[in-house]
Amino acid sequence: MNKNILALALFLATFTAVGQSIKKSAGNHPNVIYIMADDLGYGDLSCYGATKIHTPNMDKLAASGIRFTNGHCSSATCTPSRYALMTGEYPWRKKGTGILPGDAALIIPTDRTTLPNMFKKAGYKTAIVGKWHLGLGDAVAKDWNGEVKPGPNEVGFDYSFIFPATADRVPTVFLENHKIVALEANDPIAVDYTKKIGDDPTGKEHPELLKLKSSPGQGHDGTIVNGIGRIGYMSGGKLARWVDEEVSSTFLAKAEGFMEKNQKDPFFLYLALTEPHVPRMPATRFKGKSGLGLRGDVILQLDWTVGEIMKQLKYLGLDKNTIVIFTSDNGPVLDDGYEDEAVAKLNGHTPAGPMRGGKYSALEGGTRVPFIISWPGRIKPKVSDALVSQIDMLASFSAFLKQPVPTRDAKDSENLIAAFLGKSDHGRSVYVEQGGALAIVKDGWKYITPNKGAAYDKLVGIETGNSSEPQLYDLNKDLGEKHNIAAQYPEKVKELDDLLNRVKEKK
Ligand code: NG6
Ligand code: CA
Repeated sequence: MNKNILALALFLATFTAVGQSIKKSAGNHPNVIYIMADDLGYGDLSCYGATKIHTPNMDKLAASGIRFTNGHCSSATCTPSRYALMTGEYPWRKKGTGILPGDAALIIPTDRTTLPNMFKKAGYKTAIVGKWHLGLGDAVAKDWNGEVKPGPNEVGFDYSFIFPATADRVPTVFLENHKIVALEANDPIAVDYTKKIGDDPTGKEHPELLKLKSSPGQGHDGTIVNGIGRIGYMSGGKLARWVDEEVSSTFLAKAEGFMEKNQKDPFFLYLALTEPHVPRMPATRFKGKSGLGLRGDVILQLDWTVGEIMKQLKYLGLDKNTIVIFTSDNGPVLDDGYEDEAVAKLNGHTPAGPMRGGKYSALEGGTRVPFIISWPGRIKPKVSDALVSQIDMLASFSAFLKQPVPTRDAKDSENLIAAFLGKSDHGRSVYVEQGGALAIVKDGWKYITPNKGAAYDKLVGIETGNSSEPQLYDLNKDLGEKHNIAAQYPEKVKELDDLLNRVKEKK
């Protein structure tokens, strides 16, 4: 080897070694796993006070990190909350961010900063495994049989293994990086949300074929897949259709595979699990295990899954170098479309904990959800009352990773990294919650704007928080929102109403 080559070889060796040590240095670029449960309530975990159900893996996670008591999603339903997580913007600023059908077009802009593309810019390998529900392709009309895009890969994920919308909406298939998994060329898939297509029986015509009956008045009577009526209609793709009992273990396997493959690089994994959203149909070994019906059973499955993720981290030697965040996309619901005995077998369990409302609601039960962050060795275990939101992930991690975000992007996201890492107990002072109505919280005062909708949603059995009168609650004294004190504090109502208008006008 001549001298120059030797020098070059030495230089490269040192450079690579330094590169790797930077990559692996726990402080600068820890892995981040963001686990989003679907419709899990504040009171659904034993670490948040549940006594009728035991979630040992979640409890262990909470005991090893920060358990937030005032952690929020942006909205009381799925699509808008996930939109906020991805973009750092309040979803109600943009039309078309409500619950999407399974054939919707992508609603996340592809030319803006997103949570995953920010991580990617910082040198992370990024993946989503699980529920997407933010639309796919450029239009509703699309060919599901070729490359389905734009989608998660176009907004910042290097790898995606998803289902398009919800477990109760067609198409009931997985997509891996643009393509439907196990789709055969001679059995193309078509999807329609306006009329029946193909020869598959529907729940409406053939309720006798259902293993899980649809709740009266709640739809879910379209194409039957795996003995369950869905919202919408599909034809073809017989081999590609999922079996509900396998969805969770499929996501787990894909997540574990991604972690293993990328163990040498920093990675960001958005693991969007589907429990305890309807249809609740866990792996057979979990059925009947909780004593609370299928809803309790899928919560046990969720807890087990989180435990497996933690085991995989340990096995790969990444447990000390990985931040794990666990939360939920909206508050809880019992009867959300299927007769799965969630109400009958509740046994005194309180899914929303001490709060009023739940999914779909502007009351605290709508957006205040379990929120846990662990980073063993770096975060001291504690309980934090700081007001934090999923919408703040983008600004917080971009500050942490020193990836500036252009001012036009992520405009509602606040840098709360000190609170997220337990160095401060200060969170937001102002936050807007979205149920049917908008509500604004400032320093513990909560104002719910007057709204014409029904105060009680009879179908799902949830108080919506709607009232034609202004509502004001002092959350520090009245977390259960039992005493509307708007009439006593008109000036407070006005202050918060003005503040909300200013937030709305923010450019
Ligand atoms: C509702 C569905 C509900 C659920 C929800 C989406 C009816 C009557 N109800 O429209 O079953 O699918 O949409 O849930 O169709 S979310 O968690 O994805 O927002
Ligand atoms: Ca949800």
